[in-house]
Amino acid sequence: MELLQEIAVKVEEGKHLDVVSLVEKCIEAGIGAGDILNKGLVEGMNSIGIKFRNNEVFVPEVLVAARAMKAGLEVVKPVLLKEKVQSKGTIVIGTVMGDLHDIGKNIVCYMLQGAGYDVVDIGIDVSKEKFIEEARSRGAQIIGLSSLLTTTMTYMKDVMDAVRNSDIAENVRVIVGGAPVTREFADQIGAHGYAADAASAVDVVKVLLQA
Ligand code: B1M
Repeated sequence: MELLQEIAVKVEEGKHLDVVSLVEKCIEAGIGAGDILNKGLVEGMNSIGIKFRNNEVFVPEVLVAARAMKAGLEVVKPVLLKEKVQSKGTIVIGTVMGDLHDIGKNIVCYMLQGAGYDVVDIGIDVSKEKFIEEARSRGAQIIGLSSLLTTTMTYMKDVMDAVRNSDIAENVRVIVGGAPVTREFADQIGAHGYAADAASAVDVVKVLLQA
């Protein structure tokens, strides 16, 4: 089996030690960090996601798969970061209140860091007040909101409204993303940017910072 495929399988099986050694092998073999992420780690997580939706696996299996994916991410992260040259801007990013999903958000962080931005990851379950406070104190140009649940994506509107009514409104642009989030939803709540995946998030941030 090809190395990247093997990573996907081991993520799905939750074998974090195997994932770590396979990712190391890929790096040694000169396979690009983007491919390791997308064709290996993310692919495995996507497969378990489909099984989770179909009730073929349950939360414990998903958690061990998530742990395996995170272990792999930690190995690939320095490779992504190596390409960083000088900071192009500061982004404060977090998963919105009520939502504990952070795998996708972490990938977005790594990709942005790899693309040369300063990323302040403020974690999960983040309130609108904290987004604003952190963006203000860090002098961020961008706030990134992630949500994986239809029940928490509505909180993105609360954050948007709070940002619009705050003293940082003129200086900050907000980008939203996460599986249930669509461009239509982003437009509806008045977000400045929307990205369907981590690679597009980098493109969107680039455009917003040039505007
Ligand atoms: Co959760 N979960 N989960 N879960 N979970 C989903 C999201 C779900 C779709 C599964 C399903 O039913 N099919 C479903 C949501 C249904 C809905 O809202 N319509 C769901 C549910 C229901 C729940 C619980 C309620 C389950 C329960 O307890 N009964 C619970 C909620 C907990 C909470 O948050 N309050 C829950 C819990 C969990 C775990 C803790 C077990 C675990 C999270 C572990 C962790 O994150 N540390 C988990 C996981 C892993 C998933 C699935 C299986 C995988 C998510 C993932 O990591 N995907 C997920 C099913 C699925 O999505 N297929 C599911 C891989 C990741 C790389 O993709 O996060 O989409 P993603 O990120 C992408 C893009 O979306 C985008 O870029 C990323 C990389 O390309 N992106 C951005 C993300 N953020 C962005 C921000 C941006 C731009 C792009 O700009 C700022």
